[in-house]
Amino acid sequence: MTDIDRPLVEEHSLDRDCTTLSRHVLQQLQSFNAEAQDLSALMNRIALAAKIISRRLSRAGLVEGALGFTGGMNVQGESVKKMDAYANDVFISVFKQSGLVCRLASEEMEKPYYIPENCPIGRYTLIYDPIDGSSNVDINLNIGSIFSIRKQEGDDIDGNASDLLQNGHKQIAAGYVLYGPSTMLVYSIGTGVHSFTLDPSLGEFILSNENIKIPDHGPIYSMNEGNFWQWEESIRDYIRYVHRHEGYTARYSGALVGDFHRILSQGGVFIYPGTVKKPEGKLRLLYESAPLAFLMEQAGGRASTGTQDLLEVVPEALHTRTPLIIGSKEDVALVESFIQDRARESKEALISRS
Ligand code: AHM
Ligand code: MG
Repeated sequence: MTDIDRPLVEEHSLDRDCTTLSRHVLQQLQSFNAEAQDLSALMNRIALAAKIISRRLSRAGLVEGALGFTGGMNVQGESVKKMDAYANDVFISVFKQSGLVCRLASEEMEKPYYIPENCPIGRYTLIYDPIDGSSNVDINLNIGSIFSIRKQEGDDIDGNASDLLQNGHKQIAAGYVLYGPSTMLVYSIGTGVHSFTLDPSLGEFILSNENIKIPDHGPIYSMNEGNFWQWEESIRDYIRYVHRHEGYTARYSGALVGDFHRILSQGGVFIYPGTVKKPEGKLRLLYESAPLAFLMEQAGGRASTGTQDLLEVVPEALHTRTPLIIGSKEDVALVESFIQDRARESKEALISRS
């Protein structure tokens, strides 16, 4: 590098150091209008929640109330971890002060949580999974938070939030926070997918990767193969295929955000299909699958239930589950092809019997 080049390089790296999340949102929207300001403020609030959660996680073995279970059960009948409850409350208290959000809906709450003082002006709903992959908390492995923002439609007089029961294209922003060796926030507002890394010395999320694109094909398949006995034959066909072909490698952490992040970065496919015990799979549409599907499509990948584009699915209820196949275009299509083959075979068998 010559001395003449040096100031330019320094200027660029300084520029990078200064690209905070709220500034990035405004740059992406190329506007200072009310909606752009709202989105920037909303993302700023999510970043604050992420920093508070990250702070507690980083000292989890040392502070009270970070490890273990509360003793309670959530609406899905799952045991609630102390971090689930803590992180859920963090999002609520952070958004109480935002003025922008009238309602929050999460994995940990049976019904949406209303912030009446915000409702006259709060035009948005935050839907979130406060701690995703919480079985990893007690063993100090990666976990995440997933979020989605939708505009509130109508005045929701009945308090049933029925306007939330619409497809994933209604999301105006989505993303996740990955609590790993570093804390990352990955988001999209429909203008590509961008990642930020928390710089603890600044206490700020700083832009680390812009316009992330997933390869059309990748080597990784990510699924819980312990469920083999519970899967439909089509999913077993796919697994037999990857076991018998060179070029595939399995990775599964038990925390969707981490597994998704790896797929987004390196290509491949994450699959959580229906099982005997959970015919619709385990993952919830509104605050797990749909936000990640929004990101994946923005990154040039695909998300499917196996028979339908994930973003087209209209949930029946707040906590509806769907099977999830998400990742590189070609890898998602390969899994779908096994599902279609089996569906065709059973249709033909039915016709020949009649
Ligand atoms: P959670 O939000 O209650 O933690 O559950 C969701 C998690 C996902 O992060 C992960 O992909 C999946 O459950 C793992 O499930 P399993 O243990 O059945 O493989
Ligand atoms: Mg979850």
